[in-house]
Amino acid sequence: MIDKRKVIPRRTFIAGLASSAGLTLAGCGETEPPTYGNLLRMGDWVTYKAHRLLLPEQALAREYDLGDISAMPATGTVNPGDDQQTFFDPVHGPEFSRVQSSGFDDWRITVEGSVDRPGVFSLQDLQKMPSRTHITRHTCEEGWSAIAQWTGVPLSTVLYACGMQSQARYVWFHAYDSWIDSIDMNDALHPQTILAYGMNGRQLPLSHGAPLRLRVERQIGYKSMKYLRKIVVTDNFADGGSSVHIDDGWSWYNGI
Ligand SMILES: Nc1nc2c(c(=O)[nH]1)N[C@H]1C(S)=C(S)[C@@H](COP(=O)(O)O)O[C@H]1N2
Ligand SMILES: [Mo]
Repeated sequence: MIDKRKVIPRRTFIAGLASSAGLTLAGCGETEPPTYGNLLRMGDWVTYKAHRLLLPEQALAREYDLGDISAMPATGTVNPGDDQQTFFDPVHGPEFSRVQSSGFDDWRITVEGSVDRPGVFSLQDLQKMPSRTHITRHTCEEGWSAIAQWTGVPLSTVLYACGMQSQARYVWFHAYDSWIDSIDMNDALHPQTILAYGMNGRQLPLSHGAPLRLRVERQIGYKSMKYLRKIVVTDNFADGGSSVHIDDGWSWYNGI
């Protein structure tokens, strides 16, 4: 026979789970994990906490040798200026075609939000900054992986150059297609997180995100956004909803 007193009504259980998560959060004082205020999204929170507990903040993703470089398919958008692409953006797609036709001479990226000195950078500006090159494995959520060499400027260098404010906790990226997504400060300041303009010793090809893409090596493939146009630093978390494919079941946090 079931002891009635031991049966916790489902609703009470859920409320308790949510509030104990809230308590843990309040107590830990570090970067707030994504809960979306939605129980179905608690899996993200568990992944986030487990990953942050298991890996030291600055642990490096494995780096490979030149001989390990493999073929890498281009996926998702392969040309943001092409209106037949799934993620074509009617405003920024044509703008991309325009800057592409100047050989990206007219291309600029803006850095704004919680920074003392909002910045506008050309490709040459970024290429003059100290660069980092590494060979890493890209893992796509669709089940393939590939090894490539990436060259670019550490995101931290650009953020500090713009006087990033100390309360800032997230960095948002806007692309020339309809992609917008964010990462937390641990990933943003990670030494392997770079704004990449080179791939396998050459200029970044169009299909892989030219002229500038993000490489965030401790996250799954879709966090490495291609075709960057704007970076926004903020102290508020928002999951980005459908713009970051939450509706398709893609979690905001996806450490690997
Ligand atoms: N702007 C933008 N960034 C993007 C995508 C995209 O479609 N648009 N696809 C993502 C996904 S799912 C993966 S796996 C990688 C693919 O990078 P690649 O085309 O260089 O292989 O880019 C990511 N960044
Ligand atoms: Mo992907």
